[in-house]
Amino acid sequence: MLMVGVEVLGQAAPGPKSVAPPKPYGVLPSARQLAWHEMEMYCLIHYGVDTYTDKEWGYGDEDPKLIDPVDFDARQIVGAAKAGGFKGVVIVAKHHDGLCLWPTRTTEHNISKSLWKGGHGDMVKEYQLACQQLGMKMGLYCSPWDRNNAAYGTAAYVRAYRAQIKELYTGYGPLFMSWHDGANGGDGYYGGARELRKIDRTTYYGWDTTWALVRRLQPGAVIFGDIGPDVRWVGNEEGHAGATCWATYTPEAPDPGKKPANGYSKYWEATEGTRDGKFWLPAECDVPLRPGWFYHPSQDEQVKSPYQLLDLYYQSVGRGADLDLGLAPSRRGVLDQRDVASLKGFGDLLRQIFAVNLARGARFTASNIRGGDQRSYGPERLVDGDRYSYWATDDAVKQAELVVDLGKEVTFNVIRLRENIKLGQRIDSFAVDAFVDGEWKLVGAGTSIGANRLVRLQQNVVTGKVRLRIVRAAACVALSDLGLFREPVHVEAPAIVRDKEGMVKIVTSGPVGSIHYTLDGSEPGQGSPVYRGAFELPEGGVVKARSFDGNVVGEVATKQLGYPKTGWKVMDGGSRLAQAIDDDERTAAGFPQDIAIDMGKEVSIPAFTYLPRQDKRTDGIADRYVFYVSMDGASWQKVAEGEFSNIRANPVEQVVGLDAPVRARYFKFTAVHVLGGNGAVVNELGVR
Ligand code: FUL
Repeated sequence: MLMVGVEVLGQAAPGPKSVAPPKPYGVLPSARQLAWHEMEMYCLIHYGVDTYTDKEWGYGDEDPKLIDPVDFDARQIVGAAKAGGFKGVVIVAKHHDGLCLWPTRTTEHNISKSLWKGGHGDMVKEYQLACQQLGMKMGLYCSPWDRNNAAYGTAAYVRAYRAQIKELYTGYGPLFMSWHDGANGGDGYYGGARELRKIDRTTYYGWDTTWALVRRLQPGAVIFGDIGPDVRWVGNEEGHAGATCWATYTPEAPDPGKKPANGYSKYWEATEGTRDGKFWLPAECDVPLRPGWFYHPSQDEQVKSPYQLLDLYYQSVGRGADLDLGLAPSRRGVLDQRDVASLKGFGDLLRQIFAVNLARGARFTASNIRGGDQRSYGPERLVDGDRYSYWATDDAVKQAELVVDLGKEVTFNVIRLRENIKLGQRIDSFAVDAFVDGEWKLVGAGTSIGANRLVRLQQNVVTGKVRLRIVRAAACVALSDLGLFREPVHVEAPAIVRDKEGMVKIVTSGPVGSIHYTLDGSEPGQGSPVYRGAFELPEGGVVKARSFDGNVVGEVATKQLGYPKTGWKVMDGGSRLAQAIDDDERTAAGFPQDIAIDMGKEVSIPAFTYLPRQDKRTDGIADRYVFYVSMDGASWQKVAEGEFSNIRANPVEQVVGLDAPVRARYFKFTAVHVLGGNGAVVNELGVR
């Protein structure tokens, strides 16, 4: 009764029996980092001249009049993110091409020179209003690398950059995030100079001064950069953190003996972080919803599906990182319906899976409760939905067990754990057992918990009793959450592949009721043709397939295939180079600079495709290219040349569309410049 009285009076002190809380362990998150952890997911919105030029990086010489989003609707875009369960959006206000999407005083190269709203529009403002209306948070990305600005490389540009930050951060807040990419220097328009400008990225921008400005103008915003200072880049643009992932991190200069394969030597440990690192510097996993960050019509059939997003969710948010999903409004200035539908499907899945914590209402028996103080540190706190109330053990107790009596049999396949990270990242490893057939059986285990840890099980567990074991910890336990959830069983999307003989096959990992497919771009239903065996697709095209099993309808698989490569030959390379045209995305061919292909017959070529190596190495990846065609294999005509932008961080298939289809029997690919090493490496070349 006395305790109830204390609560009613709202007094903070719990009374004479109170036990001091555990001492924090290691470095701790700041208030702004805590708020960022709680968000878990937000989106990154890329729209600009690249949307119209079909590029990932603009050169800086684009005419602002390209920008004409007749249906621009910030509410549609931000609303779609919200329906996906995302808590905020980071707007790319200026990308590397330098065009500012707000009417800035710092450069003429801005939205007021576009056709949109007769030059009177302000896109960043419209996003800010949409966020306010929809209860979403907003962040900004203003690229430091500016390929338009004549002064880039001098101190005058750094001043202009800070002036841009000042305009944005005073005019469009409050911001939850200040996002700074790591792509820096290179060739560009630079006010007409059209030259290569190299800068020293460690000194040129004077980041300390800029960070101080950000702190002053937007004290609540976390600053994201390759190595912080508040949030680190996870080291890939694929959307996943390491299976073990520490929120603490000590960025280190590369050790020559440890040079990683991906070329980002400085960040090679970023996917895992550092146990007991010097800084609280959690990882952001950024990944676009489509293969590229900007909108490309050729990627309309490659929007990640709700279950693909769910996989990434487990591999990012489920590992204590945040997920930053790239959205690309189309030329009309809205998200394509395919993107909207996928986001909604993903949000629905999350809401369905995490609606009910099956451990709620259970009876808990802990091997140790701090000072015996059940009220302050008892395990019931694990299911109160509060990230900072927690079950704690005595200082000396770093291994502990907790039996969860569920009172009845429940079925679950996802386990969630969280630490009270206000007290640091304390736990190294854990295991979870279920009481089945009269004994404890191990069902899941993992390393590093921090802000969040999800363990997705391969099979449903049906049990009335669960046991959590804290196997190793650096300090006594301060666990704030234990959740048991049930993800609905689903039928996986089949895989669509083409074999060496040019036959298209639809394969599943196990038996399903039936597989239906379409070749006209429509969604396969039970009425669509049943797949009965491999078929030819002589002109290429879009194949969609889906499994059905009783009432369970699987996800749609989509594959865009080019011309079959049967009958193709590499000229003068022998069979050694055949791996560039074997329709196997995993095998690579290496050659000095050029590779010429004889397609065996004359075809019409609307676009070429280039798949860079997929083994996380960057040597031999082309970032500048030329494509030639020929009728006789002797005289060649150049039909395309350009840059594969952002291919280092995001090595996905590149599609080079031609202004108009050309007819040819032969084509040649030249790697004009490679990211590193001697010679070029290609996994696949194709025509579609
Ligand atoms: C990278 C940029 O170079 C890409 O174009 C994109 O904006 C990505 C999110 O960040 O650093």
